[in-house]
Amino acid sequence: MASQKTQEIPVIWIQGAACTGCSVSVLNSVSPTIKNVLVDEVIPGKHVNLRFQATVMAGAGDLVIEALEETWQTKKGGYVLVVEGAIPTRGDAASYCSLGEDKQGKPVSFASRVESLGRDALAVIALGTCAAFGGIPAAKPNPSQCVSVMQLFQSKGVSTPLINIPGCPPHPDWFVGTVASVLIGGLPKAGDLDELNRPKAFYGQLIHENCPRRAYYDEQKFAKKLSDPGCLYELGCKGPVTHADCATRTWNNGVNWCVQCGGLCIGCASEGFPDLVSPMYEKTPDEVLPNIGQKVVQ
Ligand code: FSX
Ligand code: SF4
Ligand code: SF4
Repeated sequence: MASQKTQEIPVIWIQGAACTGCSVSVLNSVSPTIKNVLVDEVIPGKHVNLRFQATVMAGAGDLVIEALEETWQTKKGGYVLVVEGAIPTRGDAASYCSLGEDKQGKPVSFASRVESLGRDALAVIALGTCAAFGGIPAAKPNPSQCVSVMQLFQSKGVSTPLINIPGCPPHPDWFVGTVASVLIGGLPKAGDLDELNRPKAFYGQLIHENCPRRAYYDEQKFAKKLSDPGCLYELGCKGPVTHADCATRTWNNGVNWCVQCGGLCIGCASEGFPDLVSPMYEKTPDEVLPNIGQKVVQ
């Protein structure tokens, strides 16, 4: 438990256009457990003080909105904002997604929450492909004009440090590991993030670079159906264009992962998910066939 000398790090975690899969995935963190992260000192001397998280908090209504706004007003520059889900921006954006009401009882749009809370945060984590890149809610025809946190910040001139943790859903280690590294070493240094603000520690390589079926690919031995041995490329595997460490980290506490269980990588952590990796079960065009770590235009 936190002692008197513990440094409290307030965290506000808000959810927009999303399926809550990101929360559910992170709540399944095994080492450390989510209880360790939220109740104990996950890093000695530092304690995550989760001030707002709709999926796990017991409270509701005005009480929790007051807690959110009190944290925003009293901890400016000192709290971490976690955004889950894309951000509808069409018309009166509050019609598509809102979070609480203002003093006059008017719904506050999720977009304005992300902008105002994001502007005053120490750092922002865009959790999941929807928050990081728009994801499924921003897929064509995108009727609510969903954008990512990065796009909203660019359009509103918000320059708060932003870390993208894509994945639909993201692996719990990608989130917990990023939070732990910020608690230990502070905000990411130059070179820690790639050009899309993803931690290189988790997204530095393609799935295809470390896939246990890679030898089949190199020998051009392709599976004809999902349950076959062989490389799944001709069935539509997006491992050659997706940066993430699923092949070595594996999922569900090391039980399995997409390609190992006979499925294929649908590119859920990719910046182009889902439009640019569709059709998911059709072969990716040859012009994006990579060598290790790079794309080769033929
Ligand atoms: Fe998106 Fe999160 Fe995919 Fe779902 O809430 S990244 S739809 S798994 O979970 O935002
Ligand atoms: Fe593995 Fe997919 Fe690459 Fe084949 S195409 S080696 S299944 S990541
Ligand atoms: Fe997503 Fe591909 Fe990783 Fe599966 S292997 S979780 S589809 S990035």
